[in-house]
Amino acid sequence: MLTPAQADHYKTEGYVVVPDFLSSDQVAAFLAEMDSVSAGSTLADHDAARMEMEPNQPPDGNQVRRLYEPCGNYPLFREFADSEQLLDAVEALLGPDLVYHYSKINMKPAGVGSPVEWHQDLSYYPLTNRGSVSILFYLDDATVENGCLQVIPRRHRDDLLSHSTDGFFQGRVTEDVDESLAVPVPGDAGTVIFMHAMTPHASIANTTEHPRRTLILSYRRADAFPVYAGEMTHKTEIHARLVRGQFPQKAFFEDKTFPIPLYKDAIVSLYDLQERSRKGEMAAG
Ligand SMILES: O=C(O)CCC(=O)C(=O)O
Repeated sequence: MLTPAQADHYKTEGYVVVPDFLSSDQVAAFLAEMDSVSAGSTLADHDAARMEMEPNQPPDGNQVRRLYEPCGNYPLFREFADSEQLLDAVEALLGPDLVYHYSKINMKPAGVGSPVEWHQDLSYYPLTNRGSVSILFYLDDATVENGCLQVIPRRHRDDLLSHSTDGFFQGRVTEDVDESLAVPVPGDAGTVIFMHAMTPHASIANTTEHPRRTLILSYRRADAFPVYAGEMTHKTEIHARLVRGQFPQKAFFEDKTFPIPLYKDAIVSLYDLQERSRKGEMAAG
């Protein structure tokens, strides 16, 4: 459960950090499950429906970049997504009626872990309101050096930053980001960060010898309905389900207008989109 002071911090700053949210046994169980899921996977031979590999490694390299949808694919993570421990905390931020949205595990392996560029999560999946939280659980000690999360506080109530070029969605902020406002969020394994889905965030590549594995789950108020934006809306809604409270009879609309992500091409993930955006492949021409 979160304290009122922690919930207030989230509402004011757009994020709140809670050390020791996970026990060391929970962290160990998650890591063991991830090892078993990743075992035997290589860049040349892996289940592309379940995981994404780091691209810059030899064909027999075994560095996984992301495990897709752990809470949809593996019972251990599903039980956690439905646990009172977690839902009580989410309820303290979003209220009693809650929809589970999606999950992922970013592996950020030692030496090669890909960067994540500045973005706001709601740029990827516009909703009728902003009542959406992204929850990051550090499963390793996360430091500035191995690519802990960085956030820009108190930016979640403003308009969405631009994520487009030539009208096409780039999956990263395309206007200047004032990095002097960025706050690194280091934490030991077991720490959780509750981050408002409008909070700009990023993380650098991991060039250290220490991995920075992070489990990420997203929930939203049940009255935050997805704004239909084509095929990608289906993809991001596959696992959405009511996990607490009542299914609402009304959508709550918050912003008069909100940018819709228009993709030039189909993408595999945020990493794929941001890499192709850097090469200029996702703009017109
Ligand atoms: O893993 C990180 O550092 C950030 C994750 C993130 O923003 C994402 O996967 O959308």
